[in-house]
Formats: sequence, structure tokens, C-alpha cells
Amino acid sequence: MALLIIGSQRSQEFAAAAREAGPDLDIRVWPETGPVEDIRYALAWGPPKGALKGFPNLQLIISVGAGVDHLMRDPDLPDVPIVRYVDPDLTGRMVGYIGLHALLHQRRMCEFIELKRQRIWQYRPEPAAHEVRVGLMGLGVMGQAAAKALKAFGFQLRGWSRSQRNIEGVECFAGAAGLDAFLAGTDILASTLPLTPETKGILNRDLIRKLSQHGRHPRLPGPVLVNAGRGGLQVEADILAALEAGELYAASLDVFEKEPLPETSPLWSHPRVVITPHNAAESTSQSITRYMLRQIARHQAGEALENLVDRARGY
Ligand code: NDP
Ligand code: OXD
Repeated sequence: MALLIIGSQRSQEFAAAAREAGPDLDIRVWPETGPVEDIRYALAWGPPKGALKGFPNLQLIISVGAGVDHLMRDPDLPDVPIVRYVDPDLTGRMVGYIGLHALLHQRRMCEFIELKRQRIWQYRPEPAAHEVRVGLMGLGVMGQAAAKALKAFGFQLRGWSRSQRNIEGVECFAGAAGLDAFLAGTDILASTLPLTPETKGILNRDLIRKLSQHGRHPRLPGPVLVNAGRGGLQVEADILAALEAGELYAASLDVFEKEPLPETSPLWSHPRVVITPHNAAESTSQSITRYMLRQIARHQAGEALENLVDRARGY
């Protein structure tokens, strides 16, 4: 009975951590699989399409990430349970990212960084946090944890999800019917949506134009987009066009349509676009292997698995 680690550039690092934490486990790293019949478990990040169907005794797939779009894109994905990675370490990192970037734009830091580059000492008025409305797109594990942290800074909070949520201190909207009202009162839009057929390309010009339609504090120059969900949610040409047209004041992007972001992308040189290399929340080898070993132990004991993916919803 063996575990296969497949897809991630960090597979050997995960294997080393897993060997240390679970010395009894037989661990193989793709493509050195040994006899394919041995493989019962797979720890996967973006495996080559069709690769997992080659293991006839596979019983469980553990996603290296909270998102599972990297698995769902495989038309031949075996019909076995998939658990996604949910851990306080990962969530805490995402909360830090969302909090940092909400504050960064509320405090107009892109402008101050540019002024510093030019050695210019210049006052710029800023809104207070309680004068700014942050809209959380996605109210799952990440969105709800971010809401708690943002509340402590005093931001006004609203959120949007597929099913109706009821979260204290957050004005909640749901589904297509609630989207426009959610956007109209949102100044800083922070997305932690999963990438599914329904959410692909949702962060487009049409959506950006609906942001912050009423009640924006005059000291915030315009709406802001923060995307830490997936690059496939956003239309980069639309984001640039909206920035140029003044429909968007600034953006923080951690994920991109194509990763790594090509050197030729005009996003790199925009003064009010912050770019990070898909590291809003890292799956560290210690945390992911601890989590994976727990799921394998539960599976072997016949206990319920945690954070099971609903294939029909796609997340
Ligand atoms: P969850 O499954 O806990 O939450 C997903 C949220 O998105 C839910 O509130 C869900 O609604 C909502 N949602 C899904 N589809 C739709 C839709 N069509 N319309 C409206 N709302 C929708 O996921 P997590 O919070 O754990 O993670 C979210 C995503 O964050 C991951 O899928 C991944 O893509 C990304 N991520 C990125 C990282 C990075 O480093 N950049 C790191 C970790 C995660 P409902 O509540 O009704 O189910
Ligand atoms: C994730 C990620 O989905 O790191 O966890 O992107």
C-alpha cells in the first residue's frame, strides 16, 4: 500500500517531510511510481491529465491546495473521494494577505511608494477603515476568517456566496440575484472564490463597473480589486482597461490567467497594481503532510474524511 506524490514542483520536499512524519508509509514520487497496483493514496497538485487513472487501486486523492480546479480539469479523474487542504496555517496566511492588501489600498500606499521613489514628501488624504466597505467574494473558510480580521480593523463588511450565509457583522448576499447589490456597495472587492465553470472570468469589466456605485468616501479615489482566489476568475485585459479608464483605482493580484505571469504583461509596470507570485497562502510541507497523514489514518480507520470536495459543485 503506497502513497504517490504527483504534480507539484515541490513533490520531493513533500516526500521528505512525509517520510519524516510517517516513517511507515511507502512513498513514491511521480514518475517513479513502481508497480501501479501498489498506489492507494495520491497527494496531488496539477497532475498531468490522465495520469491518475493509471492507478487501478487508488482510493483517495488529497489536494495540496484548498482549491481543486487543478484536479477537476482532468476529464479522466478517477471517481474516488477528494479531500482539499484546510488548515489553520493556510487560513492564517490568507487572512494576512487579505488584511494587508485591504489596508494597503485604504492607506493609498501605492501612491506613497511612488512618491518615495521620487523623493517627494506630500500629504494625501485617506479614508478611515470604518469609512471603507470591503466586499468578500466567497464566504467559505478563507472569506469568513478574513472577515473576522477585517472587522478588528473597523472596515464595514459585506460578502457574497453561492448559498445564503448569515454571519454576524457581515451584510450577506447570495447568488446571481444578490450580486449587483453586493457590488454596488463594495469599495474594496476581495475574492477568494474557487475556480469553477460558474466563476470563470467573473472578475471582468462589466463586474468592475458595478463596484462602489453609491456611498464611497470621497477620500478613497476609486474601487479596488484584490484577487487571491484563482487567475481564471479574472480577465486581465479588462482589469487594465478599467484602471486606465479610472473605473478601478488599484489592484492586488496573487493569481493570474497564466502563471508565471509573462514578462510582457503590462500589469508588471502599472504603479497601482501589486503583484505576488501565487503565494497569498502557501501549503507548507509540514502542515500539508500532517494533514495528509491525518486523512489517510481516517480513511484506514473507516472514519469520515474531512473537507470532502463536492464534484458536482466543483469545489
Ligand atoms: P470554500 O469552499 O470554503 O469557500 C468557497 C466560497 O466560494 C463559498 O462561500 C462558496 O459559496 C463560494 N462560491 C463558490 N462558487 C460560487 C459561485 N458560483 N457564486 C458565489 N459564490 C460561490 O473555499 P476556501 O475558502 O477554503 O478557499 C477558496 C479558494 O481560495 C480556493 O478554492 C482557492 O482557489 C483559493 N486559494 C488561493 C490560495 C492562494 O495562495 N492564492 C491559497 C488557498 C486558497 P457557498 O458558501 O455557498 O458554498
Ligand atoms: C490553494 C493554493 O488552493 O495554494 O491552496 O492556491
